[in-house]
Amino acid sequence: MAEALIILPTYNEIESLEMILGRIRQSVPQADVLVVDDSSPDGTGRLADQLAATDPGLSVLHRAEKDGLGRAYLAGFAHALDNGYLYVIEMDADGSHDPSVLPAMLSLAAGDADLVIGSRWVSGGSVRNWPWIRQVISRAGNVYCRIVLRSNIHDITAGFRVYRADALRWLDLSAVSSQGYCFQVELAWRLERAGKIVVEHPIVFIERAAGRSKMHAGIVLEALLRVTLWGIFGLRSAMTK
Ligand SMILES: Nc1nc2c(ncn2[C@@H]2O[C@H](COP(=O)(O)OP(=O)(O)OP(=O)(O)O)[C@@H](O)[C@H]2O)c(=O)[nH]1
Ligand SMILES: [Mg+2]
Repeated sequence: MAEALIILPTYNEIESLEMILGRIRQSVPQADVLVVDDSSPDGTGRLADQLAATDPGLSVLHRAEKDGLGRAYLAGFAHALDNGYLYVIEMDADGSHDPSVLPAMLSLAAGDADLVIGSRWVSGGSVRNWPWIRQVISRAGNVYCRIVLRSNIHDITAGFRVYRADALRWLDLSAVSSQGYCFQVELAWRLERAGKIVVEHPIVFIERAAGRSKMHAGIVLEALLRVTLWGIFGLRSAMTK
């Protein structure tokens, strides 16, 4: 069995799915892939089923309705932990995350890292074709998190990650309530606070070429509110661990 499971959450990514799966197969042919689709109206889930029929390393989890990135990942994590994978990878399905860096990220996780973050905001990292407003939101959000949460992570909202499965097992995933980007912040911060090893590996993030962003003001507001509250009151589950 494969050691690593790549979780690809999808909502209306029919134009990108085959391309990203092809690139994954080129870069990390040994990894299994799980598409977690929230009944995409554009038929992404059906396409994923068709592709899975001829690819034993690909499986598909269908969820009834669009329920947020965080919950899609939690469902994928449960599958990864139930099936004994050693490494669990988070990655967008829209082509923004280039799987060719995964071998380097996996070898960091095979060393002593509990979480490896593909980071835009460390030396060597960058973003391509992103509108200035997205860059400002991402940079400002990360600076805010560093200050309010007293974190040393430069790209705590990033969605390209390798977790060591044991680190996820250690987290109390049933206590995670965040839905948008904040989900990424919550998991990384809980591990960092607990003294787990969080490493950042530089990546070039490329704006999606097809399909539409699911980012909206509510996701930014959720993050702002939760991070501020965590900064003031602490995250109870992080403190009790
Ligand atoms: N299953 C599931 N996937 C989702 C949901 N929301 C977003 N996604 C997927 O999560 C990944 C990231 O979402 P994006 O819309 O690309 O968000 P983003 O990368 O912050 O925004 P852009 O940079 O504008 O693309 C993509 O693969 C989406 O299809 C959801 O509610 N459920
Ligand atoms: Mg995207």
